[in-house]
Amino acid sequence: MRLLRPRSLRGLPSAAGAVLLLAALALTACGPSAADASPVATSKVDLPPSYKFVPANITIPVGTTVTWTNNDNFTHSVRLLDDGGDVMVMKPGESVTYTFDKPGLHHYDCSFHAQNMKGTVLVTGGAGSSG
Ligand SMILES: [Cu+2]
Repeated sequence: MRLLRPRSLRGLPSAAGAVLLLAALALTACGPSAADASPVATSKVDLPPSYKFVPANITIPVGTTVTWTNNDNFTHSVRLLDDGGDVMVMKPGESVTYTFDKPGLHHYDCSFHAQNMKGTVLVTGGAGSSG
């Protein structure tokens, strides 16, 4: 049997174990996909060429007009699921707008690609102003 240089190996196993443990903890703590749900404060939604609304979840003050712009190569729409189900069709390059007068969470999707294209508009406020 041989001796395996005990001096240079001293302390290494525990150090390596600590590094592995820290790496495992870091991976556990930094889940990449879960923290993406908070709405973005904007009134403009883009439709890039990938069948989606960007950002998909937005927040606006009540009374704000939201503009969706279709930058994809296909016709899409905004179907206002919580606002009467109206469908606003956008050909490539076109925009549609809608003014949200009711506070709350409003869901919409693309009526042509409802499985892939969904979004929400969180409408805030409204208690302070009259009219
Ligand atoms: Cu679509």
